[in-house]
Amino acid sequence: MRIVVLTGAGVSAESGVPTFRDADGLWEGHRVEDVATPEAFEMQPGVVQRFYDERRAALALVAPNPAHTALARLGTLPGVDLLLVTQNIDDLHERAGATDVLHMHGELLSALCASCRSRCRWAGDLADFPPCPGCGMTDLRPDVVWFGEIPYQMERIQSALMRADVFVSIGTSGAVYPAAGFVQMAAACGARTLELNLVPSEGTSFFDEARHGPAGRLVPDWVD
Ligand code: BJW
Repeated sequence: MRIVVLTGAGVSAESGVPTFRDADGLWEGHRVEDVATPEAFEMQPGVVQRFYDERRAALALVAPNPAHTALARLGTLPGVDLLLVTQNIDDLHERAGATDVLHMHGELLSALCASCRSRCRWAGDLADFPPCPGCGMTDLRPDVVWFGEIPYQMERIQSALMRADVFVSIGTSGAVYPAAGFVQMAAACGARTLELNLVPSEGTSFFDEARHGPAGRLVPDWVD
């Protein structure tokens, strides 16, 4: 069975990673749509770098929760061909044991060279302006996909959605495209669709079935 799972910030919420659009969300009172942009980085690079430095430091203090563990287990079940797509930039799926995680919005522990677009492992404090290992320019930035930028590996995702038997969306508000449109694409190509989220998402009516509650309970219940 071909399964595509899409995860969002809600899957990491019970690990202690704040979501974006809940009351206690990220960006300290700023709308993420106003600050997660290349323009914001251009205007205030220090503020944005510091924000990601803080999230990187916080990541070291959290651990995967039962939702991450259940998804890692799903990938090992006989007869399951899983593509795990996450909008999250944390590494909690990998730390739970998942392999081949597709981070469509980038990774906190990776750096992107704005000059040559090569990606490398984040090397500590970028305030020291280390050069890009690929081209030697000192143009490294967080390897995250901001508004107006194209998410990673869209062709691979689209082709998996078109062949999927099942599409499951977990812990995402459905507020951000193209991820918010995956359910309609998968459904149009014949997949059965399921939402697992704390509350109904913006796209909840597009799913064949929706279960609402904490991912740490819903995901193991669905997988096992
Ligand atoms: C729980 C829970 C628990 C809590 N258990 N659940 C007008 C119309 C349509 C589209 C556009 C438009 N204007 C512009 C656009 C496009 C734009 C967009 O979508 N804008 C919207 C604001 C409308 N999108 C883009 O620009 C994207 N690029 C693009 O479209 O390129 C064009 C293109 C695409 C494809 C092919 C070719 C060309 C890029 C989007 C980049 C998003 N980047 C961010 C920041 C990343 C770096 C970082 O982390 O800092 O990604 S924004 C932020 O939102 C982050 C997230 O990945 C993303 C989604 O958020 P998510 O994960 O859904 O979190 P929340 O907080 O919103 O929701 C959490 C949910 O969990 C809630 O529902 C809770 O209830 C739930 N929850 N606890 C289960 N315990």
